[in-house]
Amino acid sequence: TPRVFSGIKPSGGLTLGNYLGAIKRFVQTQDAATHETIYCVADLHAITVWQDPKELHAATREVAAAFLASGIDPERSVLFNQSQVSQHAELAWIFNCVTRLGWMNRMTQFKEKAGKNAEAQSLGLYAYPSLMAADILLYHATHVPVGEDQKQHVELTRDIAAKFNHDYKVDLFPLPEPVIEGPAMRVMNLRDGTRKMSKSGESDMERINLTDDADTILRKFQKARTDPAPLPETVEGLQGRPEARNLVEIYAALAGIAPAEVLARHPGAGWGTFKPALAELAVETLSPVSREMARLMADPAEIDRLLARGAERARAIAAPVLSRTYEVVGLLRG
Ligand code: AQP
Repeated sequence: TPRVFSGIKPSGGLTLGNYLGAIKRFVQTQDAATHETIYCVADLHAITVWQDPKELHAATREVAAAFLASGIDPERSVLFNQSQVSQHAELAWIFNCVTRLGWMNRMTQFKEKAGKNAEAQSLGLYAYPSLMAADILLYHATHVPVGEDQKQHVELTRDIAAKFNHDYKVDLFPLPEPVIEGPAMRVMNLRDGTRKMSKSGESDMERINLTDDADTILRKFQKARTDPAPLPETVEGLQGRPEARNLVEIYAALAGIAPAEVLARHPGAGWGTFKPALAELAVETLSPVSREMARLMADPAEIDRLLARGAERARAIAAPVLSRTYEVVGLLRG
């Protein structure tokens, strides 16, 4: 069976971007049952930037709770946190020795995250795509559903797999395909429509968190930056209006309709009417998820038990792949 692998970093509270760009689609993929689905809480990725150890525990459980609350079934999907499956870190080291510095230097996400201060970043943040390649290839995953922002990393994974296979003259790692489809695959920051919405963005006002209550969601959308013009008649009219486009695309993704349909349903609406309608739709969609998350997080031991069980299932797939890799590379085992 073809396999899907994807993950989310527990680097803070989850956002509407993570939900629409990732979790919602992970659930659809699981339910379509055309692929085996493996989802991970990428805690090793999270520590590429500083995480308070106590908050990391809580954030790891929160991501797991978000998966479960959104409809990931720990029987039908393999759900675990990355650090419990040591093969991820081990394969990443092998890939660090395959990946070329020149390839890493082209990664735009590192440049964006590091900003002007690249010298002060961790080596882990720089090497992040190599760990991501290990995550994917450890399961011989063929399809990787990601937001547009992660596409370059999946392409790098293909390069790493191809170079490994070529250097060692084997056909060990299949080349995975990024799967990017559907509306609002890149949810933008509410204060700046040219930057993506992120968990770790500076201000809480720039993102919608999955755990935000109805009042907070309304307030954030009302304060969202927009230009003064009303909604255009057609999607072409959204050109050069990144903030307006973002709000229309968020509406479209939440409602499961095309952006053109959103405009048709709100002809020439001003922000005073569109923003509350958007907030209402967001609350309707997110509140069942956040209620269920709160219920799950009240029993952390149960979440931990589910993650440990998922890790066991993940190891059963990953261990033979890593052993084979060590053998191919010539690492002696007793
Ligand atoms: N704004 C977004 N729009 C659409 N998809 C998004 N994703 C993240 N932000 C958006 C998708 O969510 C998945 C998990 O991402 P991640 O946690 O592994 O890393 P990230 O992309 O770096 O997410 P954040 O929220 O921006 O976290 P921080 O601030 O900690 O770096 C991925 O599939 C991603 O595409």
